[in-house]
Amino acid sequence: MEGKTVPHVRELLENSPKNWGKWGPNDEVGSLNYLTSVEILRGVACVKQGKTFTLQVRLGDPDGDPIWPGRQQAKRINIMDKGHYLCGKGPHYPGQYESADDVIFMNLQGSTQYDALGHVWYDDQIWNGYNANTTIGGMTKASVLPIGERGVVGRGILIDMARHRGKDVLEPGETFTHLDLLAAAHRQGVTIEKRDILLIRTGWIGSYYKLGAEAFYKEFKEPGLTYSPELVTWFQEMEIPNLVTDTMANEVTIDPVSGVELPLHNALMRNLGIALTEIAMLDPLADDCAADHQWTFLYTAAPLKIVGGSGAPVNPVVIK
Ligand code: UVW
Repeated sequence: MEGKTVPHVRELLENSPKNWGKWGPNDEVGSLNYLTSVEILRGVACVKQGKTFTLQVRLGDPDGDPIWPGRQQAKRINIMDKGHYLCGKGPHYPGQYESADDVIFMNLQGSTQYDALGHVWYDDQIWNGYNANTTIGGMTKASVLPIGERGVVGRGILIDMARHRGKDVLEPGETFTHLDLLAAAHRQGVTIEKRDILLIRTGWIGSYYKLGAEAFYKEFKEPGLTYSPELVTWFQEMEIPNLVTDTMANEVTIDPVSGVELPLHNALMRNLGIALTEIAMLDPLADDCAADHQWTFLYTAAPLKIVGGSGAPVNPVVIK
């Protein structure tokens, strides 16, 4: 890449497809519209064993949470607990019960989370063509609120790229394409179907907990999907409503061909309206799927209904 000029993302995505207008001029949830009652029942049909998995990482761990460099760690603070009562500062209620209360200050992208469709943009237009000025001071268009209000339910499928490549975790900056997803699915004995909620495991977030923060951030180049026009077309033709991964950005940090950072955020989210769910913990689910060979399930999630939010924490629940 050295010496090469990095193009504007507009040039890279010049002929990239868009779903703008497909669900009307007021749409704010994009490809989640694909999740009709038929798709929900397709997901329900995958419930065979009564096993559940939650996909959120722990939030507010005093040892630190996995978070994109530059973003702030969550800070949870008790504002009321037994200590207040011991100092004579606890409130007294009729009946004499006592209580604990706390507050949290956090980056809304600082845990397992849904991005609002308007979270990234170029050329002053966000999802569906809304003006990027609508993001100023709090998003009034395509914020995370409509996703929280709608909820996300459908058939989920897990593709374990790390396992497919015989690794615990993909290397920093390691890439894969939709063709690799298809090869991994084939090896797992499953078929990615149209309108599946696509979960991809790289082992990356799990490695944060295994390595510790210092080693994890030493070479911070996330592995992930890499941009190509064919990949974007595949996502569009497959009508993928939601991409969920165990990385912080759902794609390789820098596209090794163009040098553009995170081009799929714009190609998939801004242009196609695909919801992105990041920082998911997929290791226990993957181990279970490898053991029982059931890689499909009912996926359910709803981010917090943050008014004007560019993202919101979520704890998806998977049922097999
Ligand atoms: C990054 O941009 C790194 O991730 P997010 O989609 O959470 O903003």
